Amino acid sequence: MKLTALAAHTPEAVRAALAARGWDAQPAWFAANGVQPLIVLLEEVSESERENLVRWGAKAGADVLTGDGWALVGAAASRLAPLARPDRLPAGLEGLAPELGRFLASYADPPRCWEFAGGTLALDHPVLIGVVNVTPDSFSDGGRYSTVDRAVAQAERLVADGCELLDVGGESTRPGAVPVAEPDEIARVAPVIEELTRRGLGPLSVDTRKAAVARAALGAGAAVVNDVSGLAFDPALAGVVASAGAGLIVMHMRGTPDTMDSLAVYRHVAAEVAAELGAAAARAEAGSVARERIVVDPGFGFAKTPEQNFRLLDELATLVGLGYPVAVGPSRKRFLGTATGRPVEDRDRATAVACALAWERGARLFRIHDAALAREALRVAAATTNAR
Ligand code: PMM
Repeated sequence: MKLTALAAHTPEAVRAALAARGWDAQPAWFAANGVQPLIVLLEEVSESERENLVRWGAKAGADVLTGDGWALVGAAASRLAPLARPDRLPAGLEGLAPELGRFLASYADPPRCWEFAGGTLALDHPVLIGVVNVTPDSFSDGGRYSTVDRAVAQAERLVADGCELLDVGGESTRPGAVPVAEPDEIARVAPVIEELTRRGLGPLSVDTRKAAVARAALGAGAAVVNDVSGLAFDPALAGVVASAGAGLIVMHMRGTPDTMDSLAVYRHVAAEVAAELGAAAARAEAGSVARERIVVDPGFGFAKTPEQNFRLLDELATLVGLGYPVAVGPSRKRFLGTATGRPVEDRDRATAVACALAWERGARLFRIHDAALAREALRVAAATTNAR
């Protein structure tokens, strides 16, 4: 007998092994997904549910690790599936079916596209979101460019380098940044969005936490709202997004840019960020934003230490399990400087590597300042995972 150890980090190795042995594409793909090992963490588990899980695990050949109120269940997807089916569910585990069913459905059939006002982006390849930061006129360039001209030049470069969405922001959300009043933020972003729209440099997103700014930006031609507060800052924002049929990026953070650093306290960062982000996305849906229009983002650098950012990057698949497309914004952030020792102006290589790793773990959209390096890294990453 001859043994070959197959890669288990995705279903790909099993699919390829079956295809090489004559299986048709469709059955090979379903079988590969079925034998894929999955691990789910269950919390708020009652004592009797815990006993039932252990009993089921022993019979089904699943690994069940438990403690007070929680259980970790590890098994092939095909073994977990009966737990999500009311007709096959073992007695006493009824509470598990809805959540597990939702997770398994999105695991088997992840979102293929993202819809927003007037358009759609396919997610079968890495989607680059280019950052267009609109800061007030400065005389540092001798006044040659107005704010709008500068933004247009930046936007043209980003689109030439492969960006499929441009994210226009008029308020810095870095720690300690001075808040910008609503009328000033509108005065910064609306003319830029109007001009980029006029030149066909879209689709466009507006990076704002405020409903009034979002309303003005959508009126000026934006198709997406990127809210770093995850709908926690302005309760009116979801309604504005919903009535415009806009796309929504819900990012995870805690507190405000002023307070977030002191809130970077987690017992289990991936599980807590996933739960808080899931709640934010649920708020969006409760506010009538359609599920197909929502993207979630772990918010690298927002209320996270460098170690927590790296843990989240490694465990990004936990967020993918929420069932929404995942965007990431590691671009030039401090945690990359911690790992490389590079200053902010020299972090585009580190950004490109972080993007490639994030793709491999399931992220599909990448918010970046300089697209050229990230695009190359992502092409290599995508060529690996899409190789047939
Ligand atoms: N980071 C910043 C601003 N907006 N939006 C999303 N969705 N994700 C991010 O990670 C994110 C964001 C801060 O970065 P910048 O000030 O360098 O643009």
